[in-house]
Amino acid sequence: METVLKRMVVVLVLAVAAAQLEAAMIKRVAPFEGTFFEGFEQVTNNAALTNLMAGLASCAGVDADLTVQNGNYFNLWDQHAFEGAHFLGGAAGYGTPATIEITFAMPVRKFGGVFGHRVRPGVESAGETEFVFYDARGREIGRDHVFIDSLPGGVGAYWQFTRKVKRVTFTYVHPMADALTASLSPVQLQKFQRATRGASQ
Ligand SMILES: [Ca+2]
Repeated sequence: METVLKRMVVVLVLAVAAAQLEAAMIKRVAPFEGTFFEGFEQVTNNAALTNLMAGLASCAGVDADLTVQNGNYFNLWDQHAFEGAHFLGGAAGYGTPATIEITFAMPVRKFGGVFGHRVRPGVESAGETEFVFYDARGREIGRDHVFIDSLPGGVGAYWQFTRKVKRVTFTYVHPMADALTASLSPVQLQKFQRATRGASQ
């Protein structure tokens, strides 16, 4: 009986340690300007967002349609861009949460940007956008929630990772994003620059 109890304690201690480890892998940090930036101002193919951040990032919708919008004109989100004129929007139908997925060619150590969602005068749209972070092996390394209210405009959110992040998803009803930024480790940056130089020759 005592042995069983001891084993249970060991399992519990390990579980707590694992949870603490996971909690430590992502950390919210102050706004920063990373090596890579995407403001969606120069997107050449609105239908395939595969060459963002100078080739470091691509965006896709998970059961959602993505589009780059000119916020100076009427748009579904009733929003202006948070930077420049254009922003990224996701749609999955009325009242249905849409997931935007960003995949990096090389895992990043920092990521952030300005995030928002569709707003309409007199309509309560406040809520938490959920971010999920995955490592290079596709394992979830953490989640975060960013509260965004019903007023036009976005909320900046920035993270640093102790295990590098290959993929990020964020989910809300009609989410939007702009001014995304990311940084690689110095070693990864060299690798990326070598790879992109090779590709352009
Ligand atoms: Ca922009």
